[in-house]
Amino acid sequence: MRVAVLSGAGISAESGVPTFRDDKNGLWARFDPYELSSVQGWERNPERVWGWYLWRHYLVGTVEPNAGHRAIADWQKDADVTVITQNVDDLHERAGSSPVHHLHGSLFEFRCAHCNKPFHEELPAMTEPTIEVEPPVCHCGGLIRPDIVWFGEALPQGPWRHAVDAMESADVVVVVGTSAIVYPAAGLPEMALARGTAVVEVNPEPTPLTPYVTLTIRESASRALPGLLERLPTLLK
Ligand code: BV8
Ligand code: ZN
Repeated sequence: MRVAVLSGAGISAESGVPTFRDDKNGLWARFDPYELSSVQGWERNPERVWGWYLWRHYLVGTVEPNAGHRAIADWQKDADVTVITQNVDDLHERAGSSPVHHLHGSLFEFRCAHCNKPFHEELPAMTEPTIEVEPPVCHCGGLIRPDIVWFGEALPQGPWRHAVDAMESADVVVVVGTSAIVYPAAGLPEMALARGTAVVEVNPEPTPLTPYVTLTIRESASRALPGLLERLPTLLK
């Protein structure tokens, strides 16, 4: 069976990574995440945006994948699984999934905002959240930014191509932990549904996708995903 997984911030929530919308406890909670993860936000205050990403980069390093990430990695033993994620953390990889296609980039990749040269130098450790931090400067004088897709920016071609191919070739698509409102990623399950492919949504809350999916499992990822692969043939009968 060919399975395509599309994951969002909800799958990492139980690992302790705040989801994109409800990161209410951080120093940056008073700022609009859409503002922080946009080109305008970066140009307006690169230090604040850099501080936020550096903190998230550090935070992900201190948490572990959960049973949801591990279940998806286990599925690879019995099925052809393609993992497409909107997340910028590396928890799928650390749980053993490979390859993982990051539609919105990664907290572990950096590049120059001016000449796009990848940046591989050591980052300053950040054990305490610091609201504003000077980003490193590239040899060309440009500021170093996270290699993450901000609102208003195009998605990377490679991961997008893999995602579309996966939607076109999967026997079943499992959409887990996403509010399904950010495009073009949110359009992927719609492509699969349009082809008559079964789409299973795993989310404790309903989303705009819910009315259209083949099956909705109103549960958290760490509870719903273990054992789901074996149950799919019966559930989708
Ligand atoms: C683009 C990186 C064009 C940053 C992110 C109006 C209409 C339609 C579209 C638009 C519009 N206005 C603007 C747009 C386009 C815009 C967009 O879609 N906006 C939305 C808000 C309407 N999209 C873009 O700008 C994209 N680019 O369109 O470019 C273009 C084309 C060519 C050339 C130039 C330009 C770029 C979008 C990517 C933005 N970057 N991430 C970062 O992370 O710092 S997106 C960001 O939000 C997240 O990374 C994530 O990917 C995305 C959605 O968040 P989710 O992952 O869904 O997380 P969320 O918190 O929302 O929800 C969590 C879910 O989990 C909830 O449903 C919850 O119930 C559930 N959950 C909670 N706990 C659990 C759980 N589920 C399971 N288990 C649990 N335990
Ligand atoms: Zn540069």
